[in-house]
Amino acid sequence: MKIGIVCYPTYGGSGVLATELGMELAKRGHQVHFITYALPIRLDRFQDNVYFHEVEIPSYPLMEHQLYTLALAGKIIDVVKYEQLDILHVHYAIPHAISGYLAKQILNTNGSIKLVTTLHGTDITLVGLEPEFHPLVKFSLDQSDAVTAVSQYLLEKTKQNFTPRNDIRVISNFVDTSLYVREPERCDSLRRRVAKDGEKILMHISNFRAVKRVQDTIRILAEVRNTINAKLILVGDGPDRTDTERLARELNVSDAVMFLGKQTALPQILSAADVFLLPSQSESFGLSALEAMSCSVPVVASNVGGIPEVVTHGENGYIAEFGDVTRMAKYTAELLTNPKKWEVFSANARRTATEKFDTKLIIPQYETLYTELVG
Ligand code: GMT
Repeated sequence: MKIGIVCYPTYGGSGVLATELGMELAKRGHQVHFITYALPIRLDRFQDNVYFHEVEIPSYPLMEHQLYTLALAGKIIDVVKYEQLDILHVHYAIPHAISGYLAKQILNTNGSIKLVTTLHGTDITLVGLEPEFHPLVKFSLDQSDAVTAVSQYLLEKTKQNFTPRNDIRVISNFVDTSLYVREPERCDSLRRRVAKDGEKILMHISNFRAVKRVQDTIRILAEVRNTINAKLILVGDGPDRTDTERLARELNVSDAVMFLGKQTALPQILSAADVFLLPSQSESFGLSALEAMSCSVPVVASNVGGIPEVVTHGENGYIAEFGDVTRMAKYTAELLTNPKKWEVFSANARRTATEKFDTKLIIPQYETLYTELVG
């Protein structure tokens, strides 16, 4: 099949998932065309069957705000027409589903191009609820040929907030467990540098947006250090980074925190972690937690959104009420001071990834959906 993928190319779960999906589909022989305004961050290696079409956003003195939605629709028209796409798969409803709908209407191909929209989270739970966007999201859900959500939680939220006309299919996020695998020797130097004296390593990866509550990871570290000597590695960057650095200084733990910034070699970095922290305020799934679990890292997270679909309390990690850093610190210290428990949780984390969320299980669900649509 010829599949167009529209996503945000930035350091965020929806773009990461869309890129990994495209690369997996390409491996399976589909021709995949990424249509984005910059090279997606995970599209960092050459692969057969993968093409990149850059959306250029024109500017003109009259237009104070960039016309991304329209420029994207124009580029989609071009790629669908000349590459003869069968499927246009847009990730994150705003504004991608609207651009896709517009392109489809203008192309007027009698339904020969099928529009699939995948909902990822804040497009439904936060941004999509803005009064300006709500009717647009509702309309685009009803006009898509198929809609998928990345968790059961997100499906329920979508029904509750948008009463969509058509069924929505849950297709979970996934991880390539052959790539995301714990190989301690891959991260020896990082471990030696950060935890010279055998300290334990906590880790968090995100785009440092407010919903991620990155500052809670600093608070957790400060409390954990009352019990055990631990360090914290923070991967990623975003609006909350400066406040997080400031809090680390205020709590006198800045020497125990390492900010690595944006990175792509995540399997190597995750291999150095003992516990992954995800204290988010809102999370439709928690792809970063799944990638950590695939690297055999138990997760301590907040009890929000789709996280309980991934992290099972007391089995492959712990979940606590959102904002309860004391409890999260207690759980983290418990895992770090009890090697037998850590081993069991670590093995369970890996098993959850391989048995429930491996690419081999999830990608065929997208292929089935496409086949149903194309016929
Ligand atoms: O919030 C982010 O980190 C990015 C956001 C996005 O839409 O780009 O991520 C969402 O999609 C991911 C992939 O499906 C999910 O794993 C995240 O849970 C979800 N984030 C939120 O719901 C806040």
